Amino acid sequence: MSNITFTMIKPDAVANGHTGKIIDQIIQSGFKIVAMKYIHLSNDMAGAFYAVHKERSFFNELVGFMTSGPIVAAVLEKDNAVVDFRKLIGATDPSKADAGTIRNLYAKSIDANAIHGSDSDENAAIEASFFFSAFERF
Ligand code: 3AN
Repeated sequence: MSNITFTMIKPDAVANGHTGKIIDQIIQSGFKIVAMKYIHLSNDMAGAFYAVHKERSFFNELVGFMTSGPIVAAVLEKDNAVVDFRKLIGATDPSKADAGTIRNLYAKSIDANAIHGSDSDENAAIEASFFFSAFERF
């Protein structure tokens, strides 16, 4: 499926009151919200979601951060969703994110970087089905 991507508004952006502005920017950029959930992740859930990063030096920090407060998880639909959404959120390191991107506007650091976006169609399907059973058949 090339027309869906998965996102999480991360604990820093939720705690700082940016959820509404970020959702508005996503919608104004042409994405349709097809599923959405507000949830405080457990350690096990965050560890399972980021299992691909298990061997990386920042894994424990990443899981600790992602469980530090509630997040908003969502599935988004648009032509070319994965690539267009990565452009909308900007670079992983907010100091390198283009002006006007969500990370440029709302992120503070490489770990507290406001938002997640899937990096491939394959991962979008895996990540969407991790949170939403309706997407398991994809
Ligand atoms: P992206 O989310 O832009 O695809 P990845 O997949 O390289 O970035 O990393 C996954 C997440 O891990 C990032 N969103 C970020 O929160 C965190 N992360 C990446 N690099 C670092 C780092 N050097 N130190 C701390 N956290 C990091």
